[in-house]
Amino acid sequence: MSTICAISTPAGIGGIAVVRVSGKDAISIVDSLFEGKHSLATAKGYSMHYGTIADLDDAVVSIFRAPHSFTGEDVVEISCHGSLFIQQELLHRLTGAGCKPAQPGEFTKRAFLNGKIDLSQAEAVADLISAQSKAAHNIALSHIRGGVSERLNHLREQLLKITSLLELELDFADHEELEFADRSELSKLAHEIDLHIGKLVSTFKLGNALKNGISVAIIGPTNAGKSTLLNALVGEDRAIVSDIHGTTRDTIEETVSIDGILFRFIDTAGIRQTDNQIESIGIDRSRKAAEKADIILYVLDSANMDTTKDDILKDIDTIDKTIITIYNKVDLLQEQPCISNDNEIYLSAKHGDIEPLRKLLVKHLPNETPNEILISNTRHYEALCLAQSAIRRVQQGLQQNLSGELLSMDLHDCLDALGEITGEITSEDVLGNIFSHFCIGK
Ligand SMILES: Nc1nc2c(ncn2[C@@H]2O[C@H](COP(=O)(O)OP(=O)(O)OP(=O)(O)O)[C@@H](O)[C@H]2O)c(=O)[nH]1
Ligand SMILES: [Mg+2]
Repeated sequence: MSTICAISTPAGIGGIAVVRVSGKDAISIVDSLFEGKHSLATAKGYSMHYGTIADLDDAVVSIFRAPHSFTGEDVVEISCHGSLFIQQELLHRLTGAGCKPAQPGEFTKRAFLNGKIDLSQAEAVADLISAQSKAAHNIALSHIRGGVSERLNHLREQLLKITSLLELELDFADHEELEFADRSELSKLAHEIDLHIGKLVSTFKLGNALKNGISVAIIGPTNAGKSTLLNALVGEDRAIVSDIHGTTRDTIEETVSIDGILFRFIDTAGIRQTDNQIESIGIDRSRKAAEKADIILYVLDSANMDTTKDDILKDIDTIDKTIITIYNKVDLLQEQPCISNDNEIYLSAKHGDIEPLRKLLVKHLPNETPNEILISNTRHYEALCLAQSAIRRVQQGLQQNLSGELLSMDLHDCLDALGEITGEITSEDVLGNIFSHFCIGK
């Protein structure tokens, strides 16, 4: 395998840039460009060396010797000054000395191929880098530390044991009476595995929402104060506010972190009957945004309630959605209404008294049990669904007294689906697809 190099710090000017080199010639190639106190050829792993790169820069070189490195190969990280010229020139010299420029995610791909991490951990590295909130960071970190892998490996081990017993029966097909794999044992195990997989599958909605941000659509009649509410949540004048009905025409999305959780608020065009073509398109978008959202904030003008909730939400599929009704503009009411429950809240967006709403939004998220593994990756979710239907076929097959041969086929489908998540079963296409989404240098 070739020795690769890439800039691992973000593109641009910085105090320091790190150029990473990995492969069997990493140390000798860097040694040929670097003048330090001693040659790098004899440098120990986990050691750092100060020196110069001729006519270019001072640098600190960190040595990681195989297999004790991220990629499992010899790795050298060169920390130099972060000027664009230095970074490019250093890359140029490295490729001149025999390195190949790394492909996106190639360092992590090598870590996977060399057995340092499994596929779900490799994917979690990308998630960790792109995490925008504490919640997303926590999920990625638990996956990097092997949370998902551990669960899946345990399930696979149990399945493999029973599958091999079934296959032993097939080897002795002439002796029909032989049954190595106890069917009631298998049935119990299949049921347990079904439950385990089901539990993981059910965490996806929350895991995915926490990773990508919980989407919250702000819906309601015109002039209710939806844009004012968005601005209050974001803390800046993001959307145009006016007392003209139908001010907002298109959806406007902004992210806000509340208690370490990322929310994506979507302000929408007020819903009303209109002949205006552009406004109608906007209203269509409002409905679509509501249908895609995890939570709907249904905003009303509490001083002027001439539309009903049904009028506004009638064409929107709200099944399984959390709807919080917001009675806005309480400052205009003679009497302060007595307060709010988990699905209704009185507030004045204009006066920015939105703290109770922020608390309510967080309260509406399902509680995570500590140490629970959340599935946040669509690929994992789809593979788990496949594994679940395969294990259910096994259960049905057992009820129908199907032959060991047929049972073993479904068991293999289940094993394969689980193995795809951690990368035990994989294809070049899947790998290519996963790592092409990484940045270069990771
Ligand atoms: N008194 C009072 N006025 C408010 C409050 N919230 C919004 N308004 C006013 O209500 C009017 C409409 O506000 P917007 O935020 O533009 O309303 P909208 O729901 O986005 O309206 P459309 O975009 O037309 O659908 C503006 O004049 C706001 O200043 C509030 O809490 N109290
Ligand atoms: Mg508006």
